[in-house]
Amino acid sequence: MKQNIESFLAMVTSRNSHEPEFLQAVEEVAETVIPYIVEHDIYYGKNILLRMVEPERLISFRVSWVDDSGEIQVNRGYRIQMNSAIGPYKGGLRFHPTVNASILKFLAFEQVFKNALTTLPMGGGKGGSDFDPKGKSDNEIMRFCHAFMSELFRYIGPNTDIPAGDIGVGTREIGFLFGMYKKLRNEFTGVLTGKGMSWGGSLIRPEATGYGNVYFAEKMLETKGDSFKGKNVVISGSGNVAQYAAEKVLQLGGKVLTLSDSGGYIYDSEGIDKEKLAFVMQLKNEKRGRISEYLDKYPDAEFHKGKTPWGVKCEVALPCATQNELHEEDANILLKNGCICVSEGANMPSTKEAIAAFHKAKILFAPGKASNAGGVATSGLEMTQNSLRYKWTREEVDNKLKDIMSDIHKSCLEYGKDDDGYIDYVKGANIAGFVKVADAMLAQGIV
Ligand code: NDP
Ligand code: 8G0
Repeated sequence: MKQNIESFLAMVTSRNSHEPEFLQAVEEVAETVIPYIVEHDIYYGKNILLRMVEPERLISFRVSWVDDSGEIQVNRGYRIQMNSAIGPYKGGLRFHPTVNASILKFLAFEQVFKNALTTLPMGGGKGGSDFDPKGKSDNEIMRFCHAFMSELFRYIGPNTDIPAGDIGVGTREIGFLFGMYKKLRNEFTGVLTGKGMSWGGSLIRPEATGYGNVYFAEKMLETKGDSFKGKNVVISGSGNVAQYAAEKVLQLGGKVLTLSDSGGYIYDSEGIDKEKLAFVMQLKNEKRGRISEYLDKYPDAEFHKGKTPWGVKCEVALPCATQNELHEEDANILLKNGCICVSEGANMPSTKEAIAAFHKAKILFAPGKASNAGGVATSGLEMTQNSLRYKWTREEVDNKLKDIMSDIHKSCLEYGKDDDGYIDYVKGANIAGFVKVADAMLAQGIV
């Protein structure tokens, strides 16, 4: 078995040696899925995983645009179409200076398994650009988004590939991208998700990832006869996912102690309540400010410059910022402080070593591909509503989201139980996602 995993990873490494994040994501899947393949004849000897790690298509393109001072800028745009066995490619667009092929391939690979877990018919993809939206004017953002879409439009469509937002891409950017797609194609279709409410968006989509993560964590706590009530909760990030995770934690009776951004974290020992969260939402979404400005309004809180919040004592931790933001040392501090549950809102926020520490301590740990799947699931529900030319109520979408998170939790229980009864949600999510995609690939032959 060990040899099987090692020879597979050696082959993938030799082909992708300069892509550490992609290799990290593949390794995690290979370690749990290969033992399953070896025990199941229908999957064995068919190189299914080797096919899954090769993108069906990888598109890279030039994005030229003119900034406010009249200077011509050049960025790199990407779309990775990873796997379309169970549906059209689906996944977000990230605009961040750290974007490169490795980051997007890891995200696209994770997306394939995650989308399969949602039970909806969506394949996996991801895209974006190394464009940095920070400090840009609305007009610059518009010109960049229009330039980006003036190339991307050739490769996407409501039955082919349906992008959405991600880090650095919110409703404003989706609006500009949608506008250019509509102009070039002369059709109003559900080609992007995360749209505004008056032009095809779904209620609950903005909330879905954060809410879904907390619904999933609540399901995990329930397996121990526990809940969010009275729990101290540490959250990283202060963007879309973190904001709505915080909102749902408050609704379920937990206390939110921290939020962060790339400048550092704030710690409010009194708890970030509903009113304080409304201030953060306005600060981040409308003023596009920094989390440190929380102290201008609430001076009793602390700001820890350049630090992540994992040293703050809590029972539940929700990493909701970015990949590899929670390291082994952080995991050990969380465990020492009595943390019993970690549910990933971001994609791959915990390093391999951090996950190993959580597993060793046998605490509840959910990988993002299970716990943050509510975002893409609700994008799937947005696509359904667009096709039906219909709009569901908040309650209808929220109930569907809850059911989907509960089904994902059940899939993890089905495939993730260890001999001693411990639920390994990483193993559960990887195998459940794999089985669905692999069955479709086998049915469709060598394509
Ligand atoms: P946003 O752009 O809304 O917010 C991102 C947050 O993370 C900001 O607070 C940002 O701080 C912080 N952040 C980003 N990069 C870094 C970094 N390198 N170091 C420290 N902090 C950083 O993005 P989202 O909330 O949408 O996404 C957060 C995570 O959740 C990502 O991993 C994303 O892939 C994942 N996700 C998102 C979904 C969605 O529906 N939006 C669905 C599923 C997963 P700053 O402003 O300083 O950059
Ligand atoms: O809606 C989406 O397709 C989407 C957007 C942002 C992130 C993700 C994800 O699952 O990582 C999905």
